[in-house]
Amino acid sequence: MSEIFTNLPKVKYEGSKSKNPLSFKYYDPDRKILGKTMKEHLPFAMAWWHNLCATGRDMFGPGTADKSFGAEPDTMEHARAKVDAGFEFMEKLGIEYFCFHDVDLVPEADTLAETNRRLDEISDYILEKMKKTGIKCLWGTANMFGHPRFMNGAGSSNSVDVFCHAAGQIKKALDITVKLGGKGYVFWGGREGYETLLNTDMKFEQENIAALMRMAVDYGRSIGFTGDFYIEPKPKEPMKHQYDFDAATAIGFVRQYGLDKDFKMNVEANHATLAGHTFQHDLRVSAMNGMLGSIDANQGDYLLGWDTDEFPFNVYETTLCMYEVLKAGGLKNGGFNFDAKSRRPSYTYEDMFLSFILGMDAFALGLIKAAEIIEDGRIDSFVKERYSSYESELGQKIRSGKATLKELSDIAVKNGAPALPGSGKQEWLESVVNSILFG
Ligand code: XLS
Ligand code: NI
Ligand code: NI
Repeated sequence: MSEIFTNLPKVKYEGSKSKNPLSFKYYDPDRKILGKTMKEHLPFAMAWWHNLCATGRDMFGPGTADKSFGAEPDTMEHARAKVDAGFEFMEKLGIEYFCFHDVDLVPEADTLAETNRRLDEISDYILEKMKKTGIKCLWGTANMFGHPRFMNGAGSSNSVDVFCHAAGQIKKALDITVKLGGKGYVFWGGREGYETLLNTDMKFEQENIAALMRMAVDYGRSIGFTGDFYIEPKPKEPMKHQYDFDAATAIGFVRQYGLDKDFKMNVEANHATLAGHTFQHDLRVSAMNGMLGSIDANQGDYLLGWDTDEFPFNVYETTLCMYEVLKAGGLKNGGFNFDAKSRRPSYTYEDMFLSFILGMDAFALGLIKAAEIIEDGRIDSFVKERYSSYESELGQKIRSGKATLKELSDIAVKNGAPALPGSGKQEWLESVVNSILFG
């Protein structure tokens, strides 16, 4: 097998002053931050679909990037070429993990049986490469949104035959994920939603999605899958309204259907912002519920209302993300999957490298700055102080659930009007963050 990304070297850390575009400015894998190496804090993953499959095609025109890697597209030869390209790419960037959909790996055949056979074949090849390179699988998933059969969703489809086919795809995607030692399995419900309630039984559909997830958990555990199942929330696109709207909704859903022992959230930055939240918000909601599983690392565009899946460059956001991750004690089975694509005019092999360098550096810098915010301590101690009135006897009684409404009413009547609750000092806190970010 010959080199694919010729003239593109192994990317090394050179420091922030380096002008070499093909070097890391901040991502220094062995540098220690708060007792762990950057590499340990930031298990980066390559998304097979964007990096090895997507050509930049959009609604208005064809792709601009050639991802044939020297093979005839949509053949098994092409599938193998993508494996070769992917592993060379990950090795050169020092990326330790990858994520995949079933149909990213092989062209889908007319029958499930043949697609499954192709998946067996390609996963043997991937396994060989994994053994040679030490690169691992972060998570797998089944694409249950692309093919026309899924026009009304998979678990939520009105067709029992489509539901059954989805079950078949999930079973195989789980088999392959386990075969490759994947640490997670994702459900992104791209078409699990609706366009109009005039034709939709929402309760029926949600019960069916839960049943499909339950079957996936039972099967996964029966074949030795010990990792996490994830829901990846997203409010819309492609459907007008998607059931896994945001982390809070998805967490409510897994609890309602008794799936909360097995499921965590895979939080994607651009999905959180589409839901009208910050990235940090959905991370916090997941973390405070013990469900911060993994991260799809990308960024949206403030001027556009869709999932632009950009490589992240906004260090303010990556800093607040890493602040949440550090406070949550890190990601256990999860990682930072670049579910991101280079812009359509960035169509060269070199752009693939530059895109990952941008994203990895943005998270590395976010990590460095988040650690500084924590070590600085001003923000954490302000928040602690802000709630300090609850350290009183009265506060403790309320917090421990022992207070009654009548008793509090009596105290309130006796005390008279309370003092104002104290300044929130938002502007000062924001200036603290800026001074840490920019020195
Ligand atoms: C699309 C999603 C998708 C999932 C995996 O918006 O982000 O790529 O991560 O199915
Ligand atoms: Ni995603
Ligand atoms: Ni997305």
